[in-house]
Amino acid sequence: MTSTTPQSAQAGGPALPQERRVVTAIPGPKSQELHARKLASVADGVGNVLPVYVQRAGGGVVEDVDGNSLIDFGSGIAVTSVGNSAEAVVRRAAEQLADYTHTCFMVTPYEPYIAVAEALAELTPGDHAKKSALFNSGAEAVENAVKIARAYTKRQAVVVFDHGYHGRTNLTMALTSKNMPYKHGFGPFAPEVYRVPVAYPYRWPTGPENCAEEAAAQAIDQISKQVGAENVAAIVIEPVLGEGGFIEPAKGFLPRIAQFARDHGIVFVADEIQAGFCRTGQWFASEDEGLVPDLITTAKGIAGGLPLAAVTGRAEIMDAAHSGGLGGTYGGNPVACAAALGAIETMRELDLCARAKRIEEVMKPRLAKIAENQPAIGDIRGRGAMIAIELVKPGTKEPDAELTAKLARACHQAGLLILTTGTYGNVVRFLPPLVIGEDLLNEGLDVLESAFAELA
Ligand code: PLZ
Repeated sequence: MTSTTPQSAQAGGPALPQERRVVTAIPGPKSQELHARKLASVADGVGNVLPVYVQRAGGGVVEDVDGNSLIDFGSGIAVTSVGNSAEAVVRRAAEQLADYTHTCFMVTPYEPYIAVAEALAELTPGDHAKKSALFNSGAEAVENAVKIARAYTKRQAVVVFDHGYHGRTNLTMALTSKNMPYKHGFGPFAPEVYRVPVAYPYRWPTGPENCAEEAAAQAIDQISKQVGAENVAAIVIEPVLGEGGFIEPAKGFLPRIAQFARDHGIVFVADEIQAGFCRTGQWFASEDEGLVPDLITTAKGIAGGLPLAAVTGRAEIMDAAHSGGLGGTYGGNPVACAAALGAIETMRELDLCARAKRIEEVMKPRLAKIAENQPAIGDIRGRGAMIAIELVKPGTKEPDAELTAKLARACHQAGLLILTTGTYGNVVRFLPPLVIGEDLLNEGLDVLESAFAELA
């Protein structure tokens, strides 16, 4: 992972310097001007983590309109894993733009959609016959996975987990666990959604050793007693819970739940929207425990920043919906499909799974070192380039959302773009583009360390 890679992985135009550079206040005057226009013209419900307005982005940096260059530890929420404007993404999408932008796959189909479905069949876990359907957003993919599972099982109930996140549409709001900001005031929510415990090692009452077994037993007991396994169409879970706080379910929990699903004819859906496409050091996070989900939902990293999402799974399940039952005007847009083929090409060529693992190798020991002097760091977790720290009041497990917000602000001021997450708002998450240079990665961690020291 050298600093030359980001430039070579980036599309035309002058190479974007791979450096942190803070030349104005953050946000600077031009950003502030744009933000005033935003506040006057864009609905207040659409928030911003950091109102720094973007000029260019690529490799491991985001450059703003004031000439500041921020180290990117967010990837637009785990999307630009291949970097922004990755060469193959831009090349393929541009060629596609020139040929045709849209015909609607349901009207007159085209090859790039099929090529993406073929790639998904090849890359997702399991060697069974697979099929895919393409959509525009992660939420739309999850909704369709539920539609497909219901059509296949002729059952209605959907089981999800504490701390789960699956989107902002009506059904996916119901599937999402956190009220504020995702659900508050937006009900009523879709029926037949049931939430059960997840194996959250750091916060399991009897300790991490017992977590997998006890959580699985509780989840299965609740499903069996409160819903009835024979009524459940789908169990939907993120193999690493993203918005819930980068929770890795204790080892053994996911296989146990998947086995329960198999035993009862329930469709097991892995929501890999945030964790998939090399992010955790595997093509899909499910692979780490040898899971072969019946259906997988993907989005985010799939297309290098263009909107695309997919449901991929067992052919007999995918085919359960009647012809014409799945679709949408834009689903599998040809430009987004071309971008996905470019992103997948980049992941393969640069072996981005290996890079994600290397990012973990660099980050985890440095975070552990920082934690030696920072008792607020209660937990360091995640894998690959999906790493997080959970912040608590020292000596307790009481979430410290205030410190988390302050830390994020301090990092932003110093030119490091980081995101927070978690049900309690007390998790700092690190999602660098997988093509980030190792020097930038280390510099970002230096900034984090200084920010902690300043706040202590
Ligand atoms: N499933 C696992 O992580 C999106 C949400 C950002 P969409 N996560 C980022 C926000 O605050 O809206 C996500 C996810 C998982 C589904 C989704 C939904 O994907 O593309 O945002 O609809």
